[in-house]
Amino acid sequence: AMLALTSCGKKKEAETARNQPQKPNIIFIMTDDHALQAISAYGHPISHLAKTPNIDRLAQNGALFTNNFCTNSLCGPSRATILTGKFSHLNGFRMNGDKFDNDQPTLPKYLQQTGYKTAIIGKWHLSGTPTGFDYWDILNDQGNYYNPQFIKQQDTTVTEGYATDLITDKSIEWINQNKNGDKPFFIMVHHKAPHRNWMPALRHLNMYDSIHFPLPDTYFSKHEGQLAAQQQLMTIYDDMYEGHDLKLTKKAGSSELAHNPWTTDFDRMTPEQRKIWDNAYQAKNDAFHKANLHGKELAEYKFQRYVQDYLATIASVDEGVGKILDYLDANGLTENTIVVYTSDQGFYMGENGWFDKRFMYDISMKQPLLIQYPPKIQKGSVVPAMTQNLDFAATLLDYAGATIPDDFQGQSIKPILDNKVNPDDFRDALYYHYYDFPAFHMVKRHYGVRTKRYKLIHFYDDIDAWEMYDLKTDPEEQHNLYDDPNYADIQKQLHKRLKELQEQYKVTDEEFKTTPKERVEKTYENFR
Ligand code: SGN
Ligand code: CA
Repeated sequence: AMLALTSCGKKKEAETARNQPQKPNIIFIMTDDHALQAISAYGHPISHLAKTPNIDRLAQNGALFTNNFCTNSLCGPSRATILTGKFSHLNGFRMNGDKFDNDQPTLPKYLQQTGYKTAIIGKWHLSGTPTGFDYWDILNDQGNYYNPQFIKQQDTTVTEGYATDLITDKSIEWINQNKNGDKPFFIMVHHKAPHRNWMPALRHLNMYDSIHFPLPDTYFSKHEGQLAAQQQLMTIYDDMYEGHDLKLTKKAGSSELAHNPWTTDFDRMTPEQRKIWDNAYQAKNDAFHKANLHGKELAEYKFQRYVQDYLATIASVDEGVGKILDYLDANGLTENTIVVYTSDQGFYMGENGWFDKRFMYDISMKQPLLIQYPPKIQKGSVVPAMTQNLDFAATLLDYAGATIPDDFQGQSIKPILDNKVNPDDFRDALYYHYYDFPAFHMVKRHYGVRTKRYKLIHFYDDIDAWEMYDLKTDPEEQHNLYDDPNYADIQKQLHKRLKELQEQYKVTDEEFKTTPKERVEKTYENFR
């Protein structure tokens, strides 16, 4: 609308802006490696024993997405896809350690153009410093749980305290400073938790000690017919470090950690923090040594210890979400603020015997997603549509009333939430491509297609192996059906759909490079 420019034009402009339908504020909360099995709103057995009441509030007040997936199950690539609305091969960030092109258009830049004030606080983990944000205060690289280093526009400081709490408090402070401005705000609250090595806050160190968590059926899977799975290095009982990951000590009576190759996580604690920490672990570590466990018993003990620490690390995340929601309520902001909760990918909690992610199997490909926006999103909605992190940027721009750029590869989810599109009709197939090999955990390069019922995967570096699953009869993806004559027709259709998706998403031959054998062998040696 044209504005009459008078001597008090500024004031008039502000009044007009206030009379227009207001754009919603957006709070985008993302954790690192938060399995949806560990969000109680999803109803997984483990989460019944370790509830997340505050994250669950988002499901009660809004929508829970039960089939949301990432395009490449790794930190940096997921973040790059969320920011750009494009697959790794087009945004250029295929694996951790790649250079993110910070000159490319991103969600925060588009939001700035449509009138938003933008900020990011917490984990960045893309190269360089953030662009498109009016304010940023990020963790150094992967970040540390205790006394983390924060990098800001002006300075770099080590801040005493616990990362999750610090990120929550810094975020609320920024929201508080910007809630009354003439612009709507967009903030990305990016936690380090519950990333490896799962260090809970001091107040949560013993919270799950007395709980026995159910062991997944597939904990001792031999991965028959799954060559890439046989050759990974992410098995709890084979690949976790006893000190660094499991917080086990060298011997009874001592607080000296067993194998702990990266000492910086513990060495950075203050003596006071370390004392509380050691006291909390002493009794259980002594009992562990006394029990002198071997074989399956030891493997099961390691599962319990891992899951206890992992879930205790989430407790502070849940409290932080509660703090933010309470803040919105107390300040009358709830109605006009979209709150998104997600993680950068899925994560194994002992399924297949594993921790970490990377594989195109559902546990790591699925990504939790909850969204509340009281006036517009029906309370308690459960959305089964196959959505992706690729869709986030388009969705938020749609809610902000901005135009979705033509080169975005994702689609807005808003029409589903407005009941204008049937979730079943949203998307019939997903494309996935993982590249980070040879690297941590040695998960081979692969790509594939997932439909509502089936999955086809090709591992191409340093093997050439196809896998196919019927997710209806085999949701745990244990039975590779590739070349099973009973599924010949389905296999053919999946190959066809895969080719179509690669064309649609502009995947070129460049994307299928393999690694020289010597380099693969060397990396295996390094991690074994
Ligand atoms: C670290 C972890 C790995 C993890 C990668 C990637 N080791 O290197 O276990 O796979 O991050 O995770 S750690 O003991 O040093 O934490 S990601 O979430 O950043 O992609
Ligand atoms: Ca991650």
